[in-house]
Amino acid sequence: MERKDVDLPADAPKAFLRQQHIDYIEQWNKRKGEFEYVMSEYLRMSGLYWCVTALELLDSRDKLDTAAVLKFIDECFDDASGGFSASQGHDPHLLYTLSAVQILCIYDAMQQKYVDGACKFIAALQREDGSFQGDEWGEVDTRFSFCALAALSLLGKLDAINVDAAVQHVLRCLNFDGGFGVGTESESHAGQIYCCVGVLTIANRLYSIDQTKLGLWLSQRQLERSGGFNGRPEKLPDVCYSWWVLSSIQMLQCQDWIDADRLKAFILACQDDESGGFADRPGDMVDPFHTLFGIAALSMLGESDIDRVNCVYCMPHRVIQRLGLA
Ligand code: GRG
Ligand code: ZN
Repeated sequence: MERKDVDLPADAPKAFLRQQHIDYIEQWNKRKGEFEYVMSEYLRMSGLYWCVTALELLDSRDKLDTAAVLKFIDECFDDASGGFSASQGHDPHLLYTLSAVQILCIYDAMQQKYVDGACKFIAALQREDGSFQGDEWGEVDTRFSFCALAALSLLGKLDAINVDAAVQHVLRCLNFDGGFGVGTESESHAGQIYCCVGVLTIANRLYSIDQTKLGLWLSQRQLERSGGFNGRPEKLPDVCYSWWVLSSIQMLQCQDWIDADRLKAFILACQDDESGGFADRPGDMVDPFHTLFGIAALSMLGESDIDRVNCVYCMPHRVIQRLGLA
């Protein structure tokens, strides 16, 4: 049976449009009053992480006002809980605490109060069974396990939590097909797999799973016609899975099981040659999320105009090296 897929338009971009992407991200952050920008307030801290990281990978830090970014982060820091929120006046959450820690590491602007706060906030969200809830409201997700371990390892504070219990929870979310889902007994999904493989990599526990089986499931995400990856069987390709799938494949060290040239052609075809930026699929609307993951995936594929990205943290390799985590 033919799988769901798309065709690459004949006139789709075939070269990396570096300068257009720099301009797109610079412009995005100047759109303060506009509808799309205002509507993204609920995830602003992560949005900033996508923009900061993309610009760093393109050696263009000067396109963002670093001081303004650091001021925003400080305004989102909640002294009481120690966590960071998406935006001023919002509630702190693990997702935005990781994004804030990532930006602070990239800018080498960590402060003791942030380290102490994040440790306290994250430790308080670990549950009896080793899993993590995202905030005080109690939603549990393997994404939050990744946020906890990634943030604490960046801070050199993994001892603030029970790492072994965190690993045990992730291993309970392992499915018969070799993949991972949101929780126990949930369908395998490439985004959750990135999170779980990331947890196991940070905890040095990759040997606890069948890496061949998972590598095979991941390599089967590549589609025939477009060359792009989907996130699970019977779904359309999307440029962000170039990141979620390929970074997992890199952590498992089975890069040779996919067709890198065809994946690269798909990612390049998702660029908008007028506005700059990347869309999920050729011809769709671009956004900062798909722009970061398009650029980061191309970095893993060896694109010469992009700095090397770290496949666990989705941050510049040089930053991970400086922190002694490479
Ligand atoms: C530091 C890179 C980084 C991430 C932090 C938040 C997080 C940790 C990871 C998110 C992982 C994840 C679940 C990604 C998937 C995002 C996505 C495209 C969801 C849409 O899923 P579906 O199933 O869409 O609704 P399709 O149609 O693709 O199946
Ligand atoms: Zn996507």
